[in-house]
Amino acid sequence: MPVQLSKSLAFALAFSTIAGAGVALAAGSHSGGHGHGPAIGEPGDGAAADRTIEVVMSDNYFEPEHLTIAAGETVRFVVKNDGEFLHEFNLGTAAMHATHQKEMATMMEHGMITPTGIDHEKMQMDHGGHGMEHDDANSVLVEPGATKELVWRFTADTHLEFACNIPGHYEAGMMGEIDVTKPAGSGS
Ligand SMILES: [Cu+2]
Repeated sequence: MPVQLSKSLAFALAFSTIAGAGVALAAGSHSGGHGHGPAIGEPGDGAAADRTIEVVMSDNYFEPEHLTIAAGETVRFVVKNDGEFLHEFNLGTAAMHATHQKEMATMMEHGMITPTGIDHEKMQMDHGGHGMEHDDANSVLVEPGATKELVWRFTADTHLEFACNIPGHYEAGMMGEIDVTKPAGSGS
């Protein structure tokens, strides 16, 4: 059993590294060489937020399920978990979510997360060793009854998804669409 676990961990890590490089390359060509980083955007400054969007997570769906945001906007997401299970709010492309679902499955196997919560001790134990802690800037893990914030600046017009990548949730329909439109007043 330990052998199987470490194999799957190695696989998840290798896969995420490869996928990460792919995302960076794809983003570079999509944004026309502006060099502003991934097309999904970047962490934003809460004080500079253009607006606040409240997202409620239930078992297993988001409300609302569709957002339209202009490129250049900084959005403060206030994410509330109204369900009885642990949920994630993660901004990215469908491919990024597919990759992250494998990482979350590994975290669940290791007991770092459970269906209803986070094992903070186990999360801490892996800290620094394998980069498996859940600290991606584009996502928050929200325990039942809790509310967390995520501030994000959208940089390029593209189609993104917000998703919960806890094993089984995305498949159950726990995802939504984000249309990032051309910047307001861009004239094109
Ligand atoms: Cu979920």
